[in-house]
Amino acid sequence: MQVSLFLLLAPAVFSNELTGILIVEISGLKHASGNVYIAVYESDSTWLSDDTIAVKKLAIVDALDGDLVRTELHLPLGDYALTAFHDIDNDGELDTSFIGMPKEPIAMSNNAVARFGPPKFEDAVFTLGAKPMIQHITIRAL
Ligand SMILES: [Ca+2]
Repeated sequence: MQVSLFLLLAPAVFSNELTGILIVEISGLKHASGNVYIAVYESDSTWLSDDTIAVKKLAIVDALDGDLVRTELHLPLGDYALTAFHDIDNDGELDTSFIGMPKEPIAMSNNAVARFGPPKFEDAVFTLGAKPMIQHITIRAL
């Protein structure tokens, strides 16, 4: 009895506790070339810093599905916020102006927008649970 109960419960416990699936769909790209970089943050204190929990570089041609660029990230269940930018000039960095404004198209989870400064973590945060979650974001130049 104990053995069969364990076998029934164990796979569900393991599969639910480890990782969730985050699907990121990005629209609004003006060119089907270059790369998109996605950076995932897990707290307000690390938001928009170099302290990311995951970073993904996507070649747009490879990830293009219709008008969308699509990718999947596997992360521990929890609360996250993410940013994406289109690296048009292919230098691996988000180009900014001398006052720190992005010069390449960007997007945030929940399509959070800037209001008197960069979007806030609390506006971009979402909860990744056991069910796959889709973040559909529109990338745009500021
Ligand atoms: Ca760049």
